[in-house]
Amino acid sequence: MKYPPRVMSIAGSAAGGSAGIQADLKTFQELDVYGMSVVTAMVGRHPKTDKNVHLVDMEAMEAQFATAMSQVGVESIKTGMLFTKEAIEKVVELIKLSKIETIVVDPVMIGKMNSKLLKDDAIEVLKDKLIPLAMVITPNVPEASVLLNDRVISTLEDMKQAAVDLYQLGARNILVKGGRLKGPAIDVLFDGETLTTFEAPRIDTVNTSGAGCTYSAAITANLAKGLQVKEAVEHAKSYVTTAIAHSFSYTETVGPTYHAAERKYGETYKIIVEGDLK
Ligand code: PXL
Repeated sequence: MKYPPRVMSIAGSAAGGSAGIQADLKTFQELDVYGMSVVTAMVGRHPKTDKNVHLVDMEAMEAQFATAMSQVGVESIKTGMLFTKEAIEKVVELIKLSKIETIVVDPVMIGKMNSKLLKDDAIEVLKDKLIPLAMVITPNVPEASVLLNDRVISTLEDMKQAAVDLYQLGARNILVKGGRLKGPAIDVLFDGETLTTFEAPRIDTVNTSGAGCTYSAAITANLAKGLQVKEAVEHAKSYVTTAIAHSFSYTETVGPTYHAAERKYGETYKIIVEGDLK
């Protein structure tokens, strides 16, 4: 097609612009895919209360999905913050009806500023209904741990075992992201046969708000462009590493990654990719 591939993010709106839908759309634009969105919730701290999640109702979610599908069309979908089990069930229904197969599920649970992004009673539905539809799931170590009933994951070997065991949930590829462990940032991909590791240098910064969203959005964009899963992950990891390397903060809070960094500085990171049989 002569136009860019069409990609949809089904996720929460992060008012600060670093994460959620905002990070996804910035990433889509940088990677030259056509970005669309279905907002599931708005995350924003109310100055007078501690309430910070404002839900979008099911009808509004369905209307957004239908609009993007009918006015534009969609090649690949990423899901991020879904918050409730009702929202997950609605997304499952919409994805099944759409017959789209390139689905990336980022099982977001807790934000960098400790905002709760998934209710406890939604975890089982996520595991049983949404994850089996995924081409790729992208849990970080704490999320992988929750998905494996609070298993302790603290080494690369633990991550590999986690990826192998999470494969049983029915997604076709499992990417366990090790950014929160010590040492270089190593992620593990399991496709049912082969374990592949992706290694980038650790960038010493606290400003990584939205890094996970950005990474999974970049994978989704690369898949829509026709890359195979391993290449999609490798390229996405380089993109997000460059964005983290140029991250910043306008205030004292944990700041955003710099989505334009790769384009602006022409800088890419060499990702060390190593594969071995299980
Ligand atoms: O970074 C995870 C994340 C995802 N989605 C939304 C968020 C956050 C973090 O704050 O607000 C909407």
